Amino acid sequence: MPFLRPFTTFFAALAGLRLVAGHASIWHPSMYGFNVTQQTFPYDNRPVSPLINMTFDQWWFHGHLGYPPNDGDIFELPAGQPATTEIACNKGATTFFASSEGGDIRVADDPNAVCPNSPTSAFHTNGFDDLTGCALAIAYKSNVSEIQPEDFTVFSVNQTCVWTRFTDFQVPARMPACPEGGCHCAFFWIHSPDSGGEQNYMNGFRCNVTNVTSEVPLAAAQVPRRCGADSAHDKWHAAPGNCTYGAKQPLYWFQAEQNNMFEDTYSPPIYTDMYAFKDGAQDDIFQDSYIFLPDPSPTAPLPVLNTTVMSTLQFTPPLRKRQIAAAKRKHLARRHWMSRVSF
Ligand SMILES: [Cu+2]
Repeated sequence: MPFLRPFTTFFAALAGLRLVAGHASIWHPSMYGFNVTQQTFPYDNRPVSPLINMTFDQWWFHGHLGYPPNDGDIFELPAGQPATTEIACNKGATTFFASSEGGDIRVADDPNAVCPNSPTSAFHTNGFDDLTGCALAIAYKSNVSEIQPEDFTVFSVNQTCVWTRFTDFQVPARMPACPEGGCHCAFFWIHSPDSGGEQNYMNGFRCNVTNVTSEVPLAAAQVPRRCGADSAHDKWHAAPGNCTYGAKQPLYWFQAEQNNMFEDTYSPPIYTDMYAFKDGAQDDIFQDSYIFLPDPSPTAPLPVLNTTVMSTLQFTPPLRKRQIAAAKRKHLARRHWMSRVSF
């Protein structure tokens, strides 16, 4: 019945279009849930489905721990270089369209489209100035069932995410090697409050650090704090002492269980300077990244970076000593100044 062919093609295309609506996730075969479809769960739990008010089992790794990647499917993170990811509202908009229910929906004249033939509201932004960033985090554990939320450390941020399908994340040059069997990573995104509800996104995947040159482990990740200027809430000045510096956990927000962020609907925690997530590689997440790292508070002194390991330049030992001494002097002067203005 060849005459039916155009009709089935037409309906297949319609089905594809229906699947396109809204949201976004990372896409790669190393993901947990890479082949989860709209029918796999009793509810739509595709990787792009947003996570709101969910139980821990539902939101942690998107509830996809039972859908691991195939052996050997691992995402490589080259230390000191960018890792290019694909982010899209549907698998059919990525290189991996072949295993998508709706097939290939990419458009030739816009290969970087996150959501082809859709307005930017489909991925929750009113435009380039309304982007809130997304992040990759890593846990140095090969056994996924051993990972706890506080084991993840954000190692790279792209503040202009989600905007393009191909999205680069700079990998810190000093990332140490993963244990045997590799690490686990996850993609995190919370969108702008101007374009949709309180949606969290988390997609876990297997990863491994390559190009390793350092053995210094990551520091224990701390909970991020809102510390940037926020004109939308009449907060005109940043409070730099109130930031969490160094290794930070991802933002776990608006779930039914195990949140570490408690901001309201209109103040979503985001991966920008507002929470001291600078754009690019998070180069200060290692155990030796700071020579002074005070507990954050509105009146806390600023931390002091260990400039000898932060710099890519190799300093000679006498210069290194002098630099540490200079940093300490600077810190003491700053603390003296802080104590004078506090009292
Ligand atoms: Cu959404």
